[in-house]
Amino acid sequence: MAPTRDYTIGNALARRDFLRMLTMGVAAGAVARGAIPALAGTIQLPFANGARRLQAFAQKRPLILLRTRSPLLETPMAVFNQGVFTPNDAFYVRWHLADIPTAIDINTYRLRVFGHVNSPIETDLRSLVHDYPAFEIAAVNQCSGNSRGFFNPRVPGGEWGNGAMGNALWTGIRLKDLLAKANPRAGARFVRFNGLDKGTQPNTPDFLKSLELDHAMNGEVMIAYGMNHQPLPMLNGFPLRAVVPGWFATYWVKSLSDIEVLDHPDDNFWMKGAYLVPDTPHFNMKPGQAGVKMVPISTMGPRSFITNISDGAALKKDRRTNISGIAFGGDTGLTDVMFSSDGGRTWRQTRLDRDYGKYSFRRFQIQFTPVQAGGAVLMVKAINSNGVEQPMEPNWNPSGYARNVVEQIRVRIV
Ligand SMILES: Nc1nc2c(c(=O)[nH]1)N[C@H]1C(S)=C(S)[C@@H](COP(=O)(O)O)O[C@H]1N2
Ligand SMILES: [Mo]
Repeated sequence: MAPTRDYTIGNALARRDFLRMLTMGVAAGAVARGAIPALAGTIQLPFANGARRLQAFAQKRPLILLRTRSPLLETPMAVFNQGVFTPNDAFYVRWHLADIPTAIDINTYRLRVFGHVNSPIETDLRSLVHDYPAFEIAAVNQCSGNSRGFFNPRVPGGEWGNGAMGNALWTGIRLKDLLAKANPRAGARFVRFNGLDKGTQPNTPDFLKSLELDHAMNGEVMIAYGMNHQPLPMLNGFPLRAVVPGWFATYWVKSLSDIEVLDHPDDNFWMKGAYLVPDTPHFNMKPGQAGVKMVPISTMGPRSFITNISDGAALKKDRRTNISGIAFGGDTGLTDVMFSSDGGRTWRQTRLDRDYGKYSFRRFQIQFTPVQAGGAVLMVKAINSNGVEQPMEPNWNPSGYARNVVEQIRVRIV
């Protein structure tokens, strides 16, 4: 097994190191311009029409290709077995609009904060890194549509396996500190993020996402310039992105250009017409069901995955096997990961490895000695500190969002 990748928390790189690396980002951005994807083999995701090519893009190792323009790239599950943090060059990629930034000149790059504020801000990268205290948090970034390919009946959208997620150590500044400086006017209610990407048609709605002001000011929502102690890869939002711990990645707007404070709810297409889920337990409804209230997607639920054994593997009878994987609690910390080798009838508690904070992946381990030859179904179930556990039945909704059913791995005992 490859060595575990680790990044120390609480030992933030000096800000001048980041400034040096961000300045080099001019060159990094240039590499991404016009990158020609190179073919690098194929992979089969475990559902119908799941054959995918692996392709390398700029600053990325070969990843599972769902779409070239704009790129949808999925992280192979094997990466999650190699450590608790997802390496930047293996981190999944998702963009909506066709015209994405491929190079940034950090000498002319500016972030603006404007709208319902007393003191609008326009800052370059150097001042942003210098003028505000650095903040660091480990957090899972997961696409709302992660695992959509498993929905039954199938639904339209990017047909992801389970790899539209990743865990990183994010470094940057608290959004709260930036907003405090802009000094929201009385009546300010929402904060809206905009990035540098655009549609290719004039009528394509710009990708804009909003949070309530209180949420934006909670001291965890941040503007990140670092990912695992490196500048963000171009495809993951260089030079700055929003990080919204515990919330689905649709709010984690990349390549931020401006932040607008609103005195009214945001009714732009990406808030009102997309990323809606049924307002029901587990965001669950029946196909074709009418009259279901839909609300903007928000927080994540718990999930867990065995990563060192794949479906269909053979395990030796009477031989002790170590089972390990990753889990996360969603919008709060993980309390337990339970393991079952009898299809979910009985459960045993796994041992949790080092805790990097409540929004991070956490690794788990358990010893398992199969005693009977034949087929077995292995399952893991995460339980978070709100007492929420993964459901045994998969949820369904028309956009294929927020799957977090207990996963099953079928093994042969020989
Ligand atoms: N500017 C911009 N930011 C964006 C998006 C986008 O299309 N444009 N997509 C969002 C969605 S839906 C997801 S899942 C995450 C993906 O983050 P990643 O590409 O860094 O993995 O970016 C979010 N931020
Ligand atoms: Mo997403």
